[in-house]
Amino acid sequence: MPDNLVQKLVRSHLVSGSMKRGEEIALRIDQTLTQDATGTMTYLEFEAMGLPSVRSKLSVSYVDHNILQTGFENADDHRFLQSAAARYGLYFSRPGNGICHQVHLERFAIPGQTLIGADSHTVNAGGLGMLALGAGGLDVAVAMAGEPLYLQMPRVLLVRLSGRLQPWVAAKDVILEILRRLTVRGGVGKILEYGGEGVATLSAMQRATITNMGTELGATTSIFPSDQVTREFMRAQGREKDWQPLAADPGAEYDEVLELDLGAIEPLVARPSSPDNVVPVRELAGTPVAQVCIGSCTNSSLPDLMTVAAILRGRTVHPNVSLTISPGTKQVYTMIARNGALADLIAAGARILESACGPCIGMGQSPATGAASVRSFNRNFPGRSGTSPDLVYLASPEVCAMAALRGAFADPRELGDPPTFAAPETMAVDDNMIIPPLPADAPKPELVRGPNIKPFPEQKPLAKTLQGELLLKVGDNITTDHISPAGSKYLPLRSNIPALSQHVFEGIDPTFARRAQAARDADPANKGFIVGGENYGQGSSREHAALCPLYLGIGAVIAKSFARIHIANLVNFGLVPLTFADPADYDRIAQGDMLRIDDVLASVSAGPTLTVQNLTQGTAFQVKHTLTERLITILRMGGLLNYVRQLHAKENA
Ligand code: MIC
Ligand code: SF4
Repeated sequence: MPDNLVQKLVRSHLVSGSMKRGEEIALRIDQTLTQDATGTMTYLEFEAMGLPSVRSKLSVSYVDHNILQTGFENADDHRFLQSAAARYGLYFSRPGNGICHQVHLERFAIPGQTLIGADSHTVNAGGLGMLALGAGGLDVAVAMAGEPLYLQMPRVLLVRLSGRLQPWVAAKDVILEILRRLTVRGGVGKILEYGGEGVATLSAMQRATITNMGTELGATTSIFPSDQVTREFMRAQGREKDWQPLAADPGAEYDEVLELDLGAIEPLVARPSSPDNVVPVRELAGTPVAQVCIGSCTNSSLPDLMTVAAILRGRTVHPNVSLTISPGTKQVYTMIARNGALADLIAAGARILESACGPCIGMGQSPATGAASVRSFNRNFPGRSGTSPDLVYLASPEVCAMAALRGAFADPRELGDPPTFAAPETMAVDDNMIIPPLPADAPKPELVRGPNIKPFPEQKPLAKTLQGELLLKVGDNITTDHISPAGSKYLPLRSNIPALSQHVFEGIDPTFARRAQAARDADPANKGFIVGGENYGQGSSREHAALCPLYLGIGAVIAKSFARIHIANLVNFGLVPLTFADPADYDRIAQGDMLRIDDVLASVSAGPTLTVQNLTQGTAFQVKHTLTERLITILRMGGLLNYVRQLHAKENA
């Protein structure tokens, strides 16, 4: 049987299970990555597993998110991360070296290998032919311990590309067009495999922009073949020896096919406040813009910034606009400094930030009240910019640069001939900001812990009965930014769950944390419930969106459907994820109702359906679960950490 590309990578990494869609498979993981907002927790979890060092082929710890040192917390976390990398045998990418996904693409990604990262945009490396997935920190810690990653075999959607992009149309427009067609739920349970003759017309960085935002479709991951374009990219990085060709077998089959003519795509914009709210930029022409931010793991590469510099050269940013630029990596930053493009950007009035996530995660540059902000980023979820309400639009670097000049949306095609940029044959490779692992026989340094780094909540075995109040009922497409907000105020608390928990759902209901805690303290046996709509938990991989509710005494979440990483995080921390058997029951229950599930473990083990009693209304309704036997055992033991600890205890006995 001919294999498609996804099947090839899965087959070569399959530890158990069969490649039938929907079935649980276990994949061997070659590489892992973490960043600083998720990493501290990940290494605390790894420490709790009691292993002397990582067992993966390669693991990297990046520092790129928590880069504002407004207090000691972030700086302490960075010190902890550096000590953990040294102790456990990881590469450590120092602050200033760049955004994890971009640095990983440049320096570590290898076609044909698997990667999991404690960040949802780890899928960026799919642009180079890796099977790369975002996951919760605990899943990454488990992969560092040499255990496989479990997931349901996704459906494979072939995106067949034909034609080539027209002038001024960018890779960002390709993925915005797919988001327009499929929506933020359209990729759930799927891997997008790109194929067709259009693939060869796209550079490696363009491919990465496209796979990066596959996350916004809810997709498990996205992947491009590895071809001569990939080889050129790796050669320029001095890593051609790691290249290998990879493509689907002729005649391979797919679960679905989406035809996409690159030549028919035009410059697009995602309007506030969802990445799938997409329209052509010409429909917004004239709408005033007050802020433009260029950067992020989606669009901060050398070609992106060279294009922006060419558009701005000899011109001045509009008086009503604040323009910021964050080069994705030190390599990019160095190269634009040497070739003069940085001078063009500065001369035009751009505010140059460090190579990091920056405004993308609300680390500074929150826009003014009521001001439209256009960003080359991947997410415009409400309030993520740090201003609430906010008006964030997503667009290509070309559309962003145009808006910065005009002070309003405008179609970049008005500028005539587009700038041309020939990718250099060699990039400015210098790994001086990456600290390699210590030699195996070197003494192991101690972990350096600051006072803000608190142990994570105790994980108790699942209670026999789940009973408690429905503490919050929310609607569709709730993001992890809603559940556990990011931004400069909250990120320093990522390693302090009791403190971070006080902000859960703050933007939706500022009383939630207080109410949940009061219910928990009134009766510790009590387990609160949260009810959500479709696609609950979309967006980031942050496990804090499960850990904090756990700390507040939540025992179960009932939703119409869940996002992949979030449902895994809930189980990892012993919270029971359930879906409505009849979605109409969502409308029948009310916040404040007392709910009860008897004999939870026996009920989930008995079959896919269980009964929830609504004690307040004197009614009952059915809910479903998709828990495998392994996941039920994890729940029984109070989470994945307890489960893995026991595995290793047996191994060491
Ligand atoms: C994001 O883009 O939301 C983040 C911040 O990178 C997150 C990770 C986090 O919350 O730390 C992600 O995408 O997983
Ligand atoms: Fe950083 Fe933004 Fe990318 Fe998340 S999406 S990794 S915050 S640049």
